[in-house]
Amino acid sequence: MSSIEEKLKIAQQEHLLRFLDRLAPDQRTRLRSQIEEIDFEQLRRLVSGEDATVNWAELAMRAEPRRQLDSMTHPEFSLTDAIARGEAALRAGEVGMILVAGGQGTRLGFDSPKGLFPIGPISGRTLLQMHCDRLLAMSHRYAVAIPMYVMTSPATDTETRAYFDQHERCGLAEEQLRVFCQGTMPAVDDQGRVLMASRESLALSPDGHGGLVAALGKHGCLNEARQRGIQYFYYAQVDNPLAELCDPALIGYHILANSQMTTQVVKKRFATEKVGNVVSIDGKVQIIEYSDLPDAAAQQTTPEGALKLWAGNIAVHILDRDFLEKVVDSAEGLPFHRAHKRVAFVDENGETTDPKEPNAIKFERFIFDLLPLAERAYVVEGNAAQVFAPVKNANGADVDTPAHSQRALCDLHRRWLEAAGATLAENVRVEIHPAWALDADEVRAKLTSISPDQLRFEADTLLR
Ligand code: UD2
Repeated sequence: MSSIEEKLKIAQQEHLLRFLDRLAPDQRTRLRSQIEEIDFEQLRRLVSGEDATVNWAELAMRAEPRRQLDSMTHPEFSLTDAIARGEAALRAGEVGMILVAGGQGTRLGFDSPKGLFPIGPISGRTLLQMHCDRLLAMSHRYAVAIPMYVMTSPATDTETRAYFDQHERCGLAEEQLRVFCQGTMPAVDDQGRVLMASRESLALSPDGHGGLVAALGKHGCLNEARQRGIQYFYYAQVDNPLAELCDPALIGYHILANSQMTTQVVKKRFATEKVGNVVSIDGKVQIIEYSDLPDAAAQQTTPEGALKLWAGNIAVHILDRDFLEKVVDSAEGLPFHRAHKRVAFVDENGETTDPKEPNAIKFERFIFDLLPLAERAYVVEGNAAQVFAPVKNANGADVDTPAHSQRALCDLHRRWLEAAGATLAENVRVEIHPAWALDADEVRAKLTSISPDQLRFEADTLLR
């Protein structure tokens, strides 16, 4: 242990070996490897603030809002052209899907990884199953097996893999699914001392979805994608069952705009909504996370009284594979964001404390901090009612609960059916499985072959 002791002494983190005498050999080995993974010099700079290169409050006051556009209309390119270009890329097998599923879902109060949460309003399908069902239907439509790269974290990896094993990869072919695990960062107390989760392990937490870049490189996913002919990654979060995975229009806009990173936004519902704010700073597209945005900046309005920073990040992006390959080595340069959180820890007596108030600083990188690194970035507006209903909070909260999300999904499917001539009794919920229809046009096509008496829905129905 001598080299480790030396390292810890220099870093003033010797307390991490406090219980060493009482550990079994395998516990010592585990603790040793956790300590070896830590870049204590980087941690020192983060804690001291030397690495706090981004002054978000200052940036926020300089931030210019994005141009306000009508949903999905972009003066530069027509929607029809965008769809055609996106469909061509899908058919050619140039699109891969990245789903980030490393978060712990603490706010939801669900003990398993969020992807295992049963969200299907009638089917009870899990979030992961819903995303895989959509990907399978898209693969079928474009006659190509779209690969799915699922990023887990140490907190979600084992259970997510077991779930895929037990459910035959949710229908995906073996070579279509790749699960890989992101890295971690230690949580520190207010003095910058690394917290211990137990006598033999450190309090480590996922390094944020910005850890994706390094993890894709480390696990060989970028090389593998290149060999498959993937040019574009469609990126979404596991917690949004409305995310339109591999939407051809968004892919098409990205390609037509010759963009390296494209992001989809929706109009924020209220000033302090918990979404990132998509803005322009010095001519570059950038996202200021809600937690980094001072209230005064969030509340700014235009002379007409509308929100100035109106464009909300829904964490749906398109990333060029080339661009990711270029930044993979400089991913170390993505800034860290600090979050003050509650973290359970063992104290000097070896007793576990579960604090009621935030006691620790966690460090996370965000994928969207790649935007200002892109030479060309593009923003496309989506319709929130169609693309965004995240599951964040437990039922009972004001926003973003499973009940809100299910409601949004059923309302969307109701609109598709009604537009195609069906009638639904009040309060009846209909859930449409992507294998039955992927969008309003497919619903219309389906209903033309159905007899008029079947066009009336009197009870909750799953169409599949
Ligand atoms: C995220 C976005 C926010 C907005 C909102 C929309 C960030 C930092 N903020 O806020 O701008 O778009 O979502 O729903 O992205 N994850 C990982 N590894 C990690 C951390 C998170 O895979 O280390 C995944 C997690 O599983 C989830 C997603 O990233 O799918 C978002 O994480 P979150 O729920 O902590 O982010 P939130 O809601 O604060």
